[in-house]
Amino acid sequence: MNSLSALIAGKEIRSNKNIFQSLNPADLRDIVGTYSSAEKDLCRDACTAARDAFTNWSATPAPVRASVLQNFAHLIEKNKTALAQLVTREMGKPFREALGDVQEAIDTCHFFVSEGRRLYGQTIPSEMPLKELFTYRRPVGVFACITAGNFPVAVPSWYFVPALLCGNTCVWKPSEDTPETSFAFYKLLIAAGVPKGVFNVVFGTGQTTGAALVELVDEGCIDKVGFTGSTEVGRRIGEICGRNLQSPCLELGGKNPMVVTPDANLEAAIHGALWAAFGTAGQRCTSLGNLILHESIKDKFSKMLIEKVAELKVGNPKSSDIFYGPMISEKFMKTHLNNIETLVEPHHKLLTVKNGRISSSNDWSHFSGDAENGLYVFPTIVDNVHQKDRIYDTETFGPLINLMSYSSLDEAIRLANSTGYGLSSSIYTNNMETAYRFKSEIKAGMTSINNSTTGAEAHLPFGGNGKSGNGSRQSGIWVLDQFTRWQAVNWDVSGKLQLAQMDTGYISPTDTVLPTQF
Ligand code: UN1
Repeated sequence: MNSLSALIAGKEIRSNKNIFQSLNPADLRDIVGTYSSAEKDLCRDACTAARDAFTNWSATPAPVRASVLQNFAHLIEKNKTALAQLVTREMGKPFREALGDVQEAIDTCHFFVSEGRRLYGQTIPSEMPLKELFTYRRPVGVFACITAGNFPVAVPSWYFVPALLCGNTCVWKPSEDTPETSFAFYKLLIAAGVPKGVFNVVFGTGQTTGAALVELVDEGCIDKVGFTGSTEVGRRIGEICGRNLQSPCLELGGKNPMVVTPDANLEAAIHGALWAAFGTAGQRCTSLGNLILHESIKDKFSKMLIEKVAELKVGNPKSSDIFYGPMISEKFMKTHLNNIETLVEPHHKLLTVKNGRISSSNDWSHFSGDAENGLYVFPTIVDNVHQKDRIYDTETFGPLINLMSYSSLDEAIRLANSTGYGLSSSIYTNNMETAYRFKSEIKAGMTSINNSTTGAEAHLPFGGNGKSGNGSRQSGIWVLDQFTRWQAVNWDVSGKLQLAQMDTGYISPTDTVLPTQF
């Protein structure tokens, strides 16, 4: 049977080559979808379709483009339950969180719909008479985007809603772990009124379709790349874009720190740490990596944390009372298991009695899923971690956190800032001066005071520094700089050639104004 490989200019393109399946990670017997990895020629066709559609779409008035996104928001709202159920089934996050993932897309649409009536440029005075200056935001062109499976609705909406609003046309390579959710996203966008060729999709794995798509930057088929995923892949994409003098939007890994000071509300900090570390089974780029505790509270806090972790409910993401569900796919589970094997050193202490995969022979009293057919793992706490350890600065992308201790605020900030990543961060404190210093000195692109490292809202700048990205920011007004270029316009109505800096008529001062006194 032919499987869906691409959606180009409104057409479904099928193939029986390079087949891959999307499986329900809570029950691998449930095949959610069967797709085919698009090859380079198909990726090129998708870019050509986007290029052909660009002329009309970019000339469509921004408020009209925004009306399509308003329809999109309306359709997502109407289909919210079905879409969230699909997210849970295909990717494994608890249903409540899947609803949040979908909500984030709705919020993003609401924000950008009214941006369609702004998309402001400026009018600027000229230094010469009968001349006016203006700035305009112009669309960049063909936008190619590769996204991860952990936020299969929210993160694509962060890219495509503003990209389309600004007048760009798109080619999307969604995660191979969530093609069915991506197809649903596409159907809603098309039903919302996106014209043919404006939004195209190529399905496939990162190594095949993703790599082939990005190579097309060298052929001049793509004007802008967006990528959410690992630092390693982001670096390669950055190299390809760099040699073409393009600046991609890169949202990469994190090793996000949380500092807890002695005066903090420890109950609140425990809840924040638990959610940051183990929510979504630790599979957010903003998940907590290093929990940095003041030495005076470390024992007490660790004990409280262990007690809470021992009660965590893991299991079928459809049930309303579980804390986290399965790993997104076999690949993520293997990476997590491999991290425990290779990064935990003899001087570390595992504070969780059981670690690794949950199974009938390695079970967990609070577990409620089908362990044999699902990809479930235990929460893991690694104690006695130091700055020189590999686990300190390696992103693990699973339910695993490190415990570290500090004695001075300088040391806490140094530990929070030295992983090389700089995505999110957090501090729990009730001391104003400490909070002030932390937010000023932390190098991460995002920080929270008395809240989790995760849970960014859809209208704040999202992005990181160092190994977490190239300084690009998504969301809110800031992302407009990713999807538009500033154009400066000089308009001279004087009917003659006026030379800048020369025909300016600047008024010179008379030097001697005050009479000398002595
Ligand atoms: C991601 O993991 O790639 O801030 C995005 C958060 C979410 C988005 C995470 N709103 O945790």
